Amino acid sequence: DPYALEPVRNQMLHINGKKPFCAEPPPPVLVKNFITPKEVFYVRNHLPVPYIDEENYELELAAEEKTMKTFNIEDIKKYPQHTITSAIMCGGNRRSEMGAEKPLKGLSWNVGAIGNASWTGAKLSDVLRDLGVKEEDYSHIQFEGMDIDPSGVPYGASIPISKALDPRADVLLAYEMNGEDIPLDHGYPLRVIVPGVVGARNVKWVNRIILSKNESPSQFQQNDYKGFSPSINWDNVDFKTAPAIQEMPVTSAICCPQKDEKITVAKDGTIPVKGYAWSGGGKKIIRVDVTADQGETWHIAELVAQDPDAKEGRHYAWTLWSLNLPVDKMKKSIEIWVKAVDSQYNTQPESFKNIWNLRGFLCNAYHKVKVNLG
Ligand code: MTE
Ligand code: MO
Repeated sequence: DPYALEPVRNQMLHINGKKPFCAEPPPPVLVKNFITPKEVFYVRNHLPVPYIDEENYELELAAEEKTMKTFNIEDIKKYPQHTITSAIMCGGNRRSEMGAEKPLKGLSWNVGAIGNASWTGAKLSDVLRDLGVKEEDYSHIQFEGMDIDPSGVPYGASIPISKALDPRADVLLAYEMNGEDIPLDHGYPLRVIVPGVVGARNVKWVNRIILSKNESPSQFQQNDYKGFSPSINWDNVDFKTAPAIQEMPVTSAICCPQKDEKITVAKDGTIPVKGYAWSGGGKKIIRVDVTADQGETWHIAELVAQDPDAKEGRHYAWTLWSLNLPVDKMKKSIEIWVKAVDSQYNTQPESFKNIWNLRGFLCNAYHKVKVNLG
């Protein structure tokens, strides 16, 4: 069994898949902390966790087929150390809501396929600049993990070379998560962090980096993690027609209360509501709007936690928000809706119907949670 050596996981995680292991924390646990503790950070593995001996660990950097240099962890640690706070979100986060609109293929994630951590490592741009890599010579940079499928093919993904070389894009070769060695499930001993970009490109257990004219040949770059029109189905889909998802659109979710929960209305006629919001590409969350009456009246949530150190246009952490939401006490049940707005005034679509896609990615319609009032 290639899964015999898997790490021990926290009991609190809700398991969406055992082999490979895929799990997310319950929504109220998710918004307890601005920095997600490693124990409750969602896990999305596509293959068995590779078991690594740090002594023998080696990272290879190649230009197309030709090896340029190999590094051990100590070599990576010699580069200037950077720490950033960045959320990682799976392209399929909130897929269960899109799947409720119309059946689709994919793990049924609730709102927990996102976590916010601090990541420490070397900037990929520093490493590449050190080797004299020029943007004109390549188009993409590919990453391979040490996790391999039964035929020996590793997990892989790529990002544009311009992003990798841009010091302001903060792409890291990270060796620490929340100030400690990265846990086995999250990429020990080295992981690529591409802030603001879909989880799939944040390659864990990276041991090979390839400068190339081409995107990663991996199925996860070529035939997965892409978006399509709602009218594209499995009979007519052509994955070549859509670009690989990179930077993610703005999203938000209500984490407390949860669906079908019974809530006591406070004397002032409100109920407490809280959740998270996030946008890709370094865009900051500037506002979160919440309604209890299908949009007749919108209430502005308080943004209770944001990264105080984020620079303009480099806002990679999530935002936690909360408010006491005025509700109609006469009603037995209400539906709470949330939408977030980012610094480019992008906001979320109202329903899943018109953004539905066959693989259930980019599920960023308003989050709607029905609760009972008591
Ligand atoms: N890297 C490797 N090597 N193998 C993987 O299966 N999964 C990707 C990405 N990096 C994956 C990987 C996907 S799809 C996501 S959403 C994130 O890792 C999940 O990161 P996490 O498990 O640390 O939350
Ligand atoms: Mo993912």
